[in-house]
Amino acid sequence: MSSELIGPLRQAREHAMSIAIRQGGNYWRYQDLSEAALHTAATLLNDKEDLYEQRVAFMTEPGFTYVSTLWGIWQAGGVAVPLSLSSPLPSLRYTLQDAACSILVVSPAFQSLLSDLASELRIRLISTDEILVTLEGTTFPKIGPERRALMLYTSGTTNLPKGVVSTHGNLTAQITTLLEAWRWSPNDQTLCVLPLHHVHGIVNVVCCSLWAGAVCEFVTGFDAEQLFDIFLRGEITVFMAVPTIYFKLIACWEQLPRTKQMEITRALTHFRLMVCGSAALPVTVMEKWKLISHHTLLERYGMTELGMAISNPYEGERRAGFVGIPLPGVSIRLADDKNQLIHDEPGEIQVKGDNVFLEYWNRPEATLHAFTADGWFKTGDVAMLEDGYYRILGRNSVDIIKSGGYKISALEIEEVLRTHPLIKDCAVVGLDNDEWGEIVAAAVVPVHEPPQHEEITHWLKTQLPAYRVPRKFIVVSELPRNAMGKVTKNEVKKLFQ
Ligand code: MLC
Ligand code: AMP
Repeated sequence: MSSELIGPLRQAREHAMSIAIRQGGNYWRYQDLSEAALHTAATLLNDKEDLYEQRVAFMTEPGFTYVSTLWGIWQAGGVAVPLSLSSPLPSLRYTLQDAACSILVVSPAFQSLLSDLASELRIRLISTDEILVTLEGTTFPKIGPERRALMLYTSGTTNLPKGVVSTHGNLTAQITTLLEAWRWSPNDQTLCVLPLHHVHGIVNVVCCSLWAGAVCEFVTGFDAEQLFDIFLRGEITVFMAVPTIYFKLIACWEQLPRTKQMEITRALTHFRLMVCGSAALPVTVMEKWKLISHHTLLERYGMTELGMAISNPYEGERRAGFVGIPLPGVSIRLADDKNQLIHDEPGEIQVKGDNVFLEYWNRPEATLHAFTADGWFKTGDVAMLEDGYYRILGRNSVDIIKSGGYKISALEIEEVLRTHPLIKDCAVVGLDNDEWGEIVAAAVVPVHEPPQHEEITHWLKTQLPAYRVPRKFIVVSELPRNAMGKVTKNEVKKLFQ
């Protein structure tokens, strides 16, 4: 059976008796995790030889069950589709239908939320409570690197999120490049505070730490004081987060009594590595965090379609305002809108490498459009190369907003807003914000009576994840448009000043 194991399970055998996961005062060894994953795989297989890339959605709390489910799906030959814990039913329905999931694994806490939907969509529902206790007679399929492994939903310049499909080979490349670049080791202990339906939490924190044989501790939800209490225990050595989290940690630290501040600073000084990414790290946040932690944050650049692509060095200069140099095995170039190479000027970041995703699920046109004829992935991010380091300058599209590290499509929110009976038209934009990077704002044209902000917010939360709900509303009689009749988003932004 050993030769048939997927990469993470093969790695786990090297550290069988080491602690893999800590969560809520409990811990599990790599052996426990591997056994649970194999039992999950056997339950999913249900006497079949291979799931042959059936999509298996799952919704569990972050921690042991999340990882054993993810590995179990992979070992059974399925494609894992992690669901967002903060999504309302319409978003979950969209994901389950778009991915054409045939199996849904839920922990008991989410069973009542999803059981009706699963039966309506004729999806086999498995509770993590019902995982088989015996492996007798089970053989596991051999899963090659070309097989589809993971589907993450990402918002883009279309109105509906797309499923980004990565193969086992892509994931292995994404993980191993970070192990090398950031010197992961079995002595590391990390803390996962990030949501587990995005690449930052899944690949950079969970998959990397567990591939390395390190300890991954989980908490549910973000609470700055709770994080500092965990850091004060003195075990965590590696921490990764989005800029908003560092902003919130700084704000919390500044409120604490001097003695507690000093204790925290002492604990943070012992960390091996602190990384920031998913959105631009403001230089002020980097500098303040250095005063508090005595660490220069390592900023890197990545994307759901790529994992990580560019990173400041582990050793050497970590330059504020820059994302660094290409990671090992990742090729980067800058190009103009005709895909011609650009030097000494801003250009679109284009990427090649084993880390680059396979396809947008069921959207061959979008996949084709995302690559140049010679196979470079077009990120839509604009950068400049200065003295060997890349600096991100912005994005090609005003319709993509980054808030709290989440990518949000303005078009998706507009589409939903226009279905409200009191709204005739609308335009959604991102406004610069120190804490969130950008916040989502909506200008709405009412049918007659202006809608109440609270009512719209309340209604939107039943349709979209809370982080996509606009924080600012303005009612206007008409939207600013150019001579072609197209809404001018930069003018819409000015309406909020
Ligand atoms: C929440 N709030 C917001 C908001 N999100 N306000 C403005 N803008 C937003 N985006 C408000 C809520 O309404 C609430 O207010 C209050 O903030 C707390 O809400 P919450 O949901 O409890 O927020 P919190 O838990 O504090 O979340 C903050 C966060 C979270 C930073 C921890 O946003 C987060 O986990 N972000 C990480 C996303 C991520 O992993 N992205 C990586 C994508 S992969 P009230 O009034 O209701 O109390 C990628 C590739 C790469 O990008 O390179 O990594
Ligand atoms: P996502 O699609 O959610 O994976 O988000 C990927 C996007 O996040 C990239 O295309 C960038 O726009 C942005 N991003 C990630 N890291 C950084 C960074 N360090 N600086 C600026 N933008 C970043």
